Amino acid sequence: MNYKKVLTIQDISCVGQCSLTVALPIISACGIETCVLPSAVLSTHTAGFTGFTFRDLTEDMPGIKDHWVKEGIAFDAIYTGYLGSTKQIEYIEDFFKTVAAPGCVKIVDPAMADNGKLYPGFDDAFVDAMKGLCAKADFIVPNITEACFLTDSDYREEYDTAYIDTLLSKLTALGCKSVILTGVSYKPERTGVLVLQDGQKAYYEHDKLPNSCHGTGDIYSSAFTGALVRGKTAYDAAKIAADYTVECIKATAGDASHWYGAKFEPVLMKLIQALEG
Ligand code: PXL
Repeated sequence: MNYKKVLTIQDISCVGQCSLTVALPIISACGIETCVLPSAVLSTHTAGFTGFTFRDLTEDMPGIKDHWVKEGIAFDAIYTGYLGSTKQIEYIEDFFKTVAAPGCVKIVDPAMADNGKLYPGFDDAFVDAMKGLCAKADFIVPNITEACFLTDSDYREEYDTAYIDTLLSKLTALGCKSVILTGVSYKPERTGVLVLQDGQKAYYEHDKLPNSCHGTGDIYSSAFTGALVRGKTAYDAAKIAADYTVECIKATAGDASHWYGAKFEPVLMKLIQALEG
C-alpha cells in the first residue's frame, strides 16, 4: 500500500494556532496520515502571551521511539518544528535513523527565531545543536532570521540578492542539502520564497500583505510538507505553501482580536484544490 505516513515532532501550544495544532490539520487535509510526537505542552505559544505554562516532554521521547521500533512502525517523512530542549535534537537524530522508512524525507523547520531575535528560552547551545540537525535534513525551511543564526550572519531588514546568496552558500557549507528560505523580500510590496535544490536556485515571488500573523511559519512548513509528500516537486510545494499562507493571512486581516495566529481553517479548501492541480 502506498498510503504515506508522516511523523511531525513539535510542541502543542494548546491555544495560539501554531505548531501541532496547525501541522496536524493541514497535513491531514493534504490527504496524508499524520502521526505526532509532542515535544512540549504549553498553555499558549510564547510570542505575545505572558505567564504560559511549559511542560517539557524530552524524557518521554526515547520510550516512545522504543515502542515504535518494537511495533515495526516507520515513517515516509519526518517533519520537525519547534522543539522543547537541546537534548531533543539528539533524540531526533536517532529517530531519523530508527523510525525512517526507506526513502524517508526529513524536513526540518528550525523554528527558533524571527524578526532578528531568538524566541524566549532558546540560546546559543540550542542554535549549535540545530545546525547539526539541519545538516542531516533533506529540506530545511528557515526564515531569514533563522538562516542568520544558523550561519552566524548579521541579520538585516533590507538586503539584496548577494546577501541572500551568501546565506544560501553558508547553509550549503553547513551541510544542508535543500533550502526553502521564506520571507525573501526585495521590493516593499512583494515577498517570496527562495528554493535551493541540487545547487539550483528558484525564486517564487508573491504579494506581501500589509498585515502579518504569528504562526505563519508553521502553516507554511506544514503545507510544504503535505504538498511534498503528496508528490509535488519542491518548487511546486514551496509555491502551493506560499499561496496558501497568503490566503490564511488574508482570512485573518482586520480582526485585531486574532493577533495570536492566522485563521487557516476557512481556507483549507484552497490548499486541497491547489494539490489537485
Ligand atoms: O510558531 C513557532 C512557535 C511554536 N511553538 C511555540 C512558540 C512559537 C513561536 O513563538 O512560542 C511554543
